[in-house]
Amino acid sequence: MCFQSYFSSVIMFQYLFIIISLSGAYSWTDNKQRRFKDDFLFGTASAAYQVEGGWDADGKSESIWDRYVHSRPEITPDGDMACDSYQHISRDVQMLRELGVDFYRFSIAWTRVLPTGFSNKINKKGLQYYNDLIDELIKYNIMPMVTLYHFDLPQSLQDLGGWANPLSINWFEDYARIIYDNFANKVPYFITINQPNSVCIDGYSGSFAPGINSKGIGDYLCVKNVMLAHARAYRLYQNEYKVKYQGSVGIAISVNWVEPINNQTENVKAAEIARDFTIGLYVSPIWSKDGDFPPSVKEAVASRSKEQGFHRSRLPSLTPEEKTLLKGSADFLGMNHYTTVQAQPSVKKYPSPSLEDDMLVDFAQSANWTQGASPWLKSAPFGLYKACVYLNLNYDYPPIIITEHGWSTGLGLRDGSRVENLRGYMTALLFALEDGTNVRGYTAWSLMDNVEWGAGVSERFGLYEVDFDSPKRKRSPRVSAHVYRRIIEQRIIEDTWLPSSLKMDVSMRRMGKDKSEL
Ligand code: PNW
Repeated sequence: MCFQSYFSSVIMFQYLFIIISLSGAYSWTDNKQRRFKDDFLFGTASAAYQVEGGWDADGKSESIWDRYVHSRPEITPDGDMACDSYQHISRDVQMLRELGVDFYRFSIAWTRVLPTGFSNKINKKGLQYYNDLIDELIKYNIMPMVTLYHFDLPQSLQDLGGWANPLSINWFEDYARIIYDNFANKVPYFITINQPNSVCIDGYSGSFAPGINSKGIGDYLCVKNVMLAHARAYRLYQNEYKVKYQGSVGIAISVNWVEPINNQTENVKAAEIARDFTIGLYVSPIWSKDGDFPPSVKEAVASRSKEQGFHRSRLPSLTPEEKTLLKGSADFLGMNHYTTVQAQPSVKKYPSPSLEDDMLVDFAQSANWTQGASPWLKSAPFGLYKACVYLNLNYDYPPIIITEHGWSTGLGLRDGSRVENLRGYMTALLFALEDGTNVRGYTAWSLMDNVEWGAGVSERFGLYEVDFDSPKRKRSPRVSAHVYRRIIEQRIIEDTWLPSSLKMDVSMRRMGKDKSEL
């Protein structure tokens, strides 16, 4: 009897031990304190059109966004003055100092520096603005991270065909040379192009500048040329500047996560093809072994094109020389991550031709995820974890900098939903780091409220609120600015509180261990 009860308590103890250790290994809510390492970089970001204003000041010429907004009476031209950052360098840098960031990611307006679009005429005043901004950052030990192209092509080049013209590759290389010549001595990080998918897929759908509707044709021409323009700007730096200045050059790609709506095979397949169309199309040419677009995308567009009577695929192919140029053409993958979508095979009818019609996937977002102020934005922190693991497994652990992540709200300084979103995604990032993702830095979008493209100033992404009615565009810190400052300082997410969307089933963390589960 005595022996028996001893025996059963041993078994019970062992059983309990197994339960505790299993939940400890796989739970998202264990009490382990995870830390960002000391060399992990924190920053915040903006883009020229969205903050600068001064759209025609001091010799700046018209960009495709100036033209797009000015020719559509339904859009308020908020970008004409925006946050007036063109006049407020010291206030902008003061906010960065308050936050305690390591770097500031901003973009250069091509039209401010080269008003003709070409390198024949350099606008000294335009260069001076960026030079002053860079010097002010360096004065306070903040590293400049410069995006060469964030959606604002010179209208003069658009008139010559823009990114659909293969000569745009040369134009961009010439522009990149001017920027490197002037700033490579002070700038350790360059990003060539921001979000080729927005530039091309949105830009050629009519809903984004240049507002051309050439779905399924112009967009794919643009993708090829933009990727090659990136690669040429990368090689230019490698060949002529790298030895002297030792900087890094990358590209910022939109890597939202695509989850199957449930685990049925057809939905898993739909998610896979959707990832190839939305992520792989831009990541594969640089990080896959063959330097090419994903095979699934090439095949889908080729066969659909044939059905439609085209004599060649609407997705132009890459020559062996172009693949060599592209393969390995980045020091880091800039990852812009905002949200997650759920995929299933399409039942909707899409315009034909179009990428949507080639891909044949419909997207939803769970009703359980918190909605941001932008219609497409829902909070699902686990998606960042999954996206990181996906890049590791498919592209062999590329060095990553999260070049954008953020949340939109309405007006007001008490932005609890942004704080929750930030903490949730930061926690997911700590899990991804623990599981081997090579993420070197994180960038909060955005330093301050700004012009959200066609949506104007109605969607607020700022850690700082901007009063667009005040002549000086007054900036005030939101609660999230204080929380971000504290995260940077402490390098932890304080307390064990987690948003409900992170209390996921335990399978999440195991996912990274076995590729077949993705
Ligand atoms: C990015 N989505 O665009 C841009 O790089 C920024 O200029 C912009 O202000 C910011 O994100 C917020 O929108 C995105 O649909 C646009 O998932 C759309 C999506 C993601 C990013």
